[in-house]
Amino acid sequence: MKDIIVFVGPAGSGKSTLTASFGNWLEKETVFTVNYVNLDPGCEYTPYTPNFDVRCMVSTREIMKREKLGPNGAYLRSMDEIYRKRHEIVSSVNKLSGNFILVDTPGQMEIFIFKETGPALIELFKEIGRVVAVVVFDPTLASDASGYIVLNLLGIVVQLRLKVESLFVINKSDLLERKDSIELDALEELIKREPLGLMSDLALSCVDLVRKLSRASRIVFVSALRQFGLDQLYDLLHEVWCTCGDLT
Ligand SMILES: Nc1nc2c(ncn2[C@@H]2O[C@H](COP(=O)(O)OP(=O)(O)OP(=O)(O)O)[C@@H](O)[C@H]2O)c(=O)[nH]1
Ligand SMILES: [Mg+2]
Repeated sequence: MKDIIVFVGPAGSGKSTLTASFGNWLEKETVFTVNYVNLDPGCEYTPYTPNFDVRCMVSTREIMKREKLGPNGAYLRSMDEIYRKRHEIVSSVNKLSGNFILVDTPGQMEIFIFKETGPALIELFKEIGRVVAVVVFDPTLASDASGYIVLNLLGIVVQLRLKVESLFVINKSDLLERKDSIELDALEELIKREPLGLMSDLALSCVDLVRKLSRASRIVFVSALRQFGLDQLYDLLHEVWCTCGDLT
């Protein structure tokens, strides 16, 4: 059974860098083998050597030229093509023999998550392995209490949309002074101190919602660039597999 880890998240949050550095970490620190999959049809460069690269089937750059589209239109069109070719893509991924398959996804999270392509690919991945999504956030949202709530809610939306076990990481935490999760009780106090006005009640209700969805409130702080927190990411992945009753 393959372990498929899908890195999703907002543009520029560090999905590709984290795919590369977590893969490196796994290769160095564990006995497991790692394969890399690039599902971003529009990227110019990957910081890892892909064992499967979707650009061999769908290229945003070629679609721009062929259909005389701008970058956003061509990206959307690429997602449609990936959707059409999804069985072929997943069948190629299934031929990879690594214990871990690390999957890097398109820069623009919304076209992967909110179109049919992302959820459909995840459903097919579930047929060939154990799938976990790692939702990668930029540290900007972690800089204040209400941003931290937004981050949690966004992660929950991704989890619900992809219908897959998910865990959240704040990447680029080398840029943050504080590198640990804010406890939910502390969060409530911090929110009360923020000048949120009428939005304060909304923010506090959202804390309750996040509290109910306890796994979603666990966040790992990593730096893909400086390579720290990767051991904690690995531990949390194990916890997810354990609680699914799936750990071998
Ligand atoms: N300081 C810092 N910069 C980082 C870190 N991880 C990635 N970056 C930088 O953030 C920028 C974007 O990184 P990528 O890995 O390309 O991010 P991405 O989410 O794959 O980007 P798109 O696919 O274009 O959306 C690059 O300049 C990286 O060097 C990190 O841990 N710390
Ligand atoms: Mg990328």
